[in-house]
Amino acid sequence: MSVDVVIPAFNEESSLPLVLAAIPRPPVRRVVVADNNSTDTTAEVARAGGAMVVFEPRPGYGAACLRALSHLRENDPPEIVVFLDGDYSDHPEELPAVIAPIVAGEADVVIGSRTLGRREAGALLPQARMGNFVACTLIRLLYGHRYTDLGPFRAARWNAFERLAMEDQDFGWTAELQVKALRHGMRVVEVPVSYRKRVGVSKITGTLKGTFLAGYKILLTVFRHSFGTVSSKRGKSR
Ligand SMILES: Nc1nc2c(ncn2[C@@H]2O[C@H](COP(=O)(O)OP(=O)(O)O)[C@@H](O)[C@H]2O)c(=O)[nH]1
Ligand SMILES: [Mg+2]
Repeated sequence: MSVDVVIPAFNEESSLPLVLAAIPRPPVRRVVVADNNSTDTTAEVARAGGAMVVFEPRPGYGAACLRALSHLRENDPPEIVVFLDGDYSDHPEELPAVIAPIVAGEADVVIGSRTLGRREAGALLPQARMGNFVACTLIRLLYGHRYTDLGPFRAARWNAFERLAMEDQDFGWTAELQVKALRHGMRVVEVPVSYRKRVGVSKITGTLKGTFLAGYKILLTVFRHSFGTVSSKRGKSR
């Protein structure tokens, strides 16, 4: 199956070369780095590492992912899309294990769980662990499904993923993906993934503003999608 990787990146020039070098090709066909007005050499190092670069002027993790996805949609979309962070916290060499349930025809969406996997001490900041716990508990109460993580390393079958009609532009993206997959009755599987301390500076949970905005947006997103009926039409998938 064809596999493409999406990496949202904002000022990750020091970590991206390591991430790109660790991505196993095959099975990966193309890597798309979505750059949000980075002020460093993110775009150059991404190209030098064999990635395609797309630019997204709207700031935000979600906006970057959406831009990369629309690029893939218009250019021979893959059968499997994988998301990875650009900070070298994830272990890209674990990608075959992350896509395995999809390749085996047993899953539509796979979430790499850092809670189930091996975590370097201090890699997942306390506020991130707390946020994950609260969000996963709320999802369990509202949706009846037990997730152990809102992880950045994940994979989806392209055709299933397209039905989710993703729209969040920033911090709610991961939560939106995970709860919409449940609302659509998709087969969701978690696999353990390793997690290490990032290279470079955190943009989200390492900052006070990022932590509060992300926490607020994630909870709002989990609530919002728990109401109404499911439709795969854009804007009506609540
Ligand atoms: N394109 C884009 N990427 C972002 C933005 N904010 C964070 N990222 C990327 O999203 C990933 C996760 O961000 P990170 O700073 O590691 O957050 P943390 O893991 O919560 O500390 C990294 O690859 C960042 O470069 C953004 O506004 N735009
Ligand atoms: Mg990170």
